[in-house]
Amino acid sequence: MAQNQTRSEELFDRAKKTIPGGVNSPVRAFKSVGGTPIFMERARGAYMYDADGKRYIDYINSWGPMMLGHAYEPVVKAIQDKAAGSTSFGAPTELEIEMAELIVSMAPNVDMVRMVSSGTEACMSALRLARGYTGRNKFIKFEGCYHGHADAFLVKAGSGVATFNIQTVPGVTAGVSMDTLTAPYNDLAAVQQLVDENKGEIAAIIIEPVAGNMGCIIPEPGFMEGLRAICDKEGIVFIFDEVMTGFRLAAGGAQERLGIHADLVTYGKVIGGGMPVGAFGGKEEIMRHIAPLGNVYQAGTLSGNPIAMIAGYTMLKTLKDNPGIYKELDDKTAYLHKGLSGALVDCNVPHAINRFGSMISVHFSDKPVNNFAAAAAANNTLFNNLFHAMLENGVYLPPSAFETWFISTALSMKDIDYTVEVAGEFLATLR
Ligand code: KE4
Repeated sequence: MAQNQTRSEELFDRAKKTIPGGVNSPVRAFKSVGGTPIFMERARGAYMYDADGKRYIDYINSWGPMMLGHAYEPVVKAIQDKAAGSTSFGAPTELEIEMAELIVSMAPNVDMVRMVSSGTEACMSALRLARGYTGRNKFIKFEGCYHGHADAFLVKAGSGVATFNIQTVPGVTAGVSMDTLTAPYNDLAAVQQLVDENKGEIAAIIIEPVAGNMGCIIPEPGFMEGLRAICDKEGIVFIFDEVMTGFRLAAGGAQERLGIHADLVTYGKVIGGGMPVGAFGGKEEIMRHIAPLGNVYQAGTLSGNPIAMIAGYTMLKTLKDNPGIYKELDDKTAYLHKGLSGALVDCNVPHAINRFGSMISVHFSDKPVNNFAAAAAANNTLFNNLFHAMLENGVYLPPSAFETWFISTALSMKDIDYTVEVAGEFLATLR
């Protein structure tokens, strides 16, 4: 450890020797905000503690899963108890049936569900299923939406791809990306044009129903309804990527909050309670094409493993049995919104705060931020400066302007007041 290096700095130097970029997922590297990523040692409730023992109020919550705060006791205990009976069988278990029945009971329009181990797997499997079901190759995604790192989705993607401004991802072949069509979020005319230009060739439209990977971007009135109508008219499979919104916005996710039904839905994050879990589900008429029932092959050694299932089941059952959690999350997010908005107005800083349920993001823009181009045109350097001002004062925001802040029920009003106070102190320096 060099003179006056923090433990995180020392660990980052060491990590870079054996892990590409020192991290196992690029967004954690602080590459866009600059500085050294903070190495965490433990977390409980609303707080994470780094390798130097410093406490942070957490607005990442593992990028969504920790809705009830870190080390939520019932999930931890369920994992401990289950692990004693083996951590994986590679054979079917009753718990997988209970998990599937619970998801089907909570998610609208989902008759059947297949468990996988990540959101990426869920989205790539859903796309393959839509292609196999329709016999068509092309699909439409939206600029700035992120559906995991499967080749087909790494075209104008959000999250880390946007953060690092990677225009074309090496290794994604032209043969793959030629079937990926893209349109701006909230631009129905652009979608209609793609459909007209590719008549009968489009298998699916996949969307984050409330986008979270370019900051939080909210569908404008009529946009989702328009997409649903296009899919109905053209026989296109409408896929809601609810890896972020599922079971977070409501028990029934964005389908419930927006009142729009999807043909296939993908899940991740919350449904694993912090363990690696993803899932995709939908109408039986489509799902029955998945192997071994049908011929659309999809598989996974650790899909439905008992530890991930018991963690996810405990999490989802808690959410299902305590609907007040959603009001609490929404109220706390609204309180944060009000406080931040007040500080930004007091300091006369042009801004747009996008909030939907417990998803929120702050954009330093004097225009509405309703798609990726608008999010990219904001003063994201200023966001980076805000990020570090907050971090220095023990508030951990997502290290990118192209991410959503995640709220947990473990956040106290005092934590939120402190967050607003620290933001206000930074913004006052801009006067
Ligand atoms: P994973 O493969 O990372 O579990 O899920 C991919 C994915 C799919 N769909 C949506 C809407 C998502 O938000 C994600 C993953 N989200 C990012 C955060 N914006 C994961 C963080 C990371 O890449 O480390």
